[in-house]
Amino acid sequence: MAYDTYFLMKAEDVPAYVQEKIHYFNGDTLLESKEIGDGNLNYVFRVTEPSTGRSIIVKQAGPELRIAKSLHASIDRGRIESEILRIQDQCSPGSVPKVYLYDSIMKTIIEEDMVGHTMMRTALLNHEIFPLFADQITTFMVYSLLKTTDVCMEHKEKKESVRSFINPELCEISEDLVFSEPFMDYNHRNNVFAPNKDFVEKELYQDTALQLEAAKLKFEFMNNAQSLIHGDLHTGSIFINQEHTFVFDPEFACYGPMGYDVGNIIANLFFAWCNGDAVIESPEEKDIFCGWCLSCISDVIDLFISKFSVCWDENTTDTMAKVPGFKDYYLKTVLSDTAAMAGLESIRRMVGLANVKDITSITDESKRARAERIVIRLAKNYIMNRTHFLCGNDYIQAIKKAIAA
Ligand code: SR1
Ligand code: MG
Repeated sequence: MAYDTYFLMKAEDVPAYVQEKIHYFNGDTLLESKEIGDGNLNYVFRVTEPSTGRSIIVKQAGPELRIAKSLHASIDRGRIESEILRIQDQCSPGSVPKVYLYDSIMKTIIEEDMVGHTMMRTALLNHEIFPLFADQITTFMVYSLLKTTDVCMEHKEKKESVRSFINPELCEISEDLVFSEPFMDYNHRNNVFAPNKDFVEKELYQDTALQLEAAKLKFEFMNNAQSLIHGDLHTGSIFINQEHTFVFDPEFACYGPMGYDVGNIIANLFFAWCNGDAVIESPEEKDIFCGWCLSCISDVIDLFISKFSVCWDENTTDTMAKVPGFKDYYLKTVLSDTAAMAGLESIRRMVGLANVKDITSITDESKRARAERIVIRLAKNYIMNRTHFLCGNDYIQAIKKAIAA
């Protein structure tokens, strides 16, 4: 088949497609294929060669989003995803799966299967801990984010890159789902946990001071093309094991404030804490898991700061960026955006269209309601006092305060 016209593949179509498009398996070998996607947007097929156990991933964009037919995303979103994966691999080698092919007709990406790794959200739901994660994710974030700024890149090249990563439809989804709907449910598609309805009404829908800050942050997201961000860096976009961390699924990528990615990590680590706190029965096991979640949050911030400083000194090209004091000024804006984004991601995952399993899988109603209230209180503090979150311990203190309230 020529594959010169787009069609949405079924699992059984994919082996022949792969054999036609890339030389990865033996030409005459038997291949198996299974749809394994559980994301909100795409179809993901794993193609395996049983005789060798080798496998590959084929990700295809469908014309409608899996989560909601009312949402739209360009079917060409794979182009952006495949291009950013190549850039991230250059900035932070080995941190993302290798891309073997982007097919602009079939709207597929053929990429490395992250064998031996588990989706991080799934592993955290099993209360596994990952002592190397804070180090690995901060290396990825600092190098992929700082190296794509005007601080480090030649400015004309950076502007060309900004142009090629204009991602209007995916950005619009974030503008709506992250920055708008959680604060006023005008599209009537928020998912508010019934026991917290009054709490959400008062703490979010009636809090005009909070809404003003969310509005400022929305326009910061839309207008600050600071660096090439992943754009959806939650624990479902990470595959992990005890030795290594892979970041994947960057289809929401665009130029935006780098705190967007860092804040997403912080928020999602706290969702894992909430699950452990509500679900783990043994006090010793709870201490280990929840204690690790908190120290990981703190370490992510502190390691991000120290690596940012080193990466800045090694890679700054702009003359004015080298003026004494500018690095500290710039880093403070990143840290403020980080706290704000941790807050926005936290709120939208409690009340917005796309919830997270860490919270929705808490079956005890009162425990789930408590967890959501802690997250929302903490998130409001992050947003309203964002300039005060300057080190890991500032997060720990805020978390303790939210839990105790
Ligand atoms: C329409 S998709 C809903 C959410 O899933 C993605 O992973 C993004 O987080 C998006 O906001
Ligand atoms: Mg995704």
